Amino acid sequence: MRQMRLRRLILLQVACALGLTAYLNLVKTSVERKTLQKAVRTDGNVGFGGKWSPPGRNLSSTSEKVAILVPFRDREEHLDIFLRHMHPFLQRQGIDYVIYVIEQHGGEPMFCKGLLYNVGYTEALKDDPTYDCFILHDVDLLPEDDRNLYTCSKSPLHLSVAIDKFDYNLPYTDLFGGVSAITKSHYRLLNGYSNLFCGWGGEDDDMSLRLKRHMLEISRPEKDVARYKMLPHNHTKENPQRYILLRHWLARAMTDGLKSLHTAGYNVTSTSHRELYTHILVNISKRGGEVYHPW
Ligand code: BGN
Repeated sequence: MRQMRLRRLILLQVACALGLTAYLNLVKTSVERKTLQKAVRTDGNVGFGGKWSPPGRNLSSTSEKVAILVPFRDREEHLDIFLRHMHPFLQRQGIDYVIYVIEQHGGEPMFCKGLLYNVGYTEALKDDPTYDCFILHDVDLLPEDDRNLYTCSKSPLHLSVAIDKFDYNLPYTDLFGGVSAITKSHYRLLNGYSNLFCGWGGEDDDMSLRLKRHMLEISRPEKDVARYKMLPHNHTKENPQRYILLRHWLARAMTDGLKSLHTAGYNVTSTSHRELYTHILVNISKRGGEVYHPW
């Protein structure tokens, strides 16, 4: 009799445990599904080519039009995460935007970020000449705080002030790399980026010197707002020429950039409107290995 009661008690406990697990699983799945649905719903609003405008915006609206320029090569896994993160983020901010992914291919083994920004700027304006503001964005950086607004201001903005990789501290005050926002007219005034930096490092410092030359001070949002996560990666080929290039920044500033884009050794292979972004495929031919000398 005692044994039977004990067995019944054990059976009851097992049934309770199973029931509880099933219930918890159900709750978890439904939360996950809701989150996923929300994300998909937000993405579902994105127009072909990665365009979105806040509801109610009409042709007479005066709100700023923003082009997000993302230079890219060989980082499919980052691009996927980036797009899933950025569309909902930008929509929560009510930005009128388009995401452009400017992808490098061709014989040049190093990544020419400055040149890709210049091509992105030029092609985006061909696509829609009414852009007022350009966000220059590394594909591996994800903004953490919705208060970090993706709009332009009177002076160029450096938005990636506090990155987790640098313990959420700005490495140095002249840094302009990572994520920045600049008006169409300032970008033109500065002659864009140098086309000559291929490989990691220096192109942003060169741009920072261009800003100084035009007495454009870098503005920054508060450090607790301008926070970013950097996606992990292991391959970055440094640019060994960046030191010599930077030494002669002033001699190049007037010519090397938007003004010399037609001789920069690239051509646009295709422009296509994909589901979550406008894709600009750029062929960059292999550069000579010689060190750049202005004289
Ligand atoms: C700097 C790089 C920048 C880069 C930052 C942050 C150079 C030039 C050296 C004279 N500058 O060191 O391009 O954005 O680190 O990673 O390498």
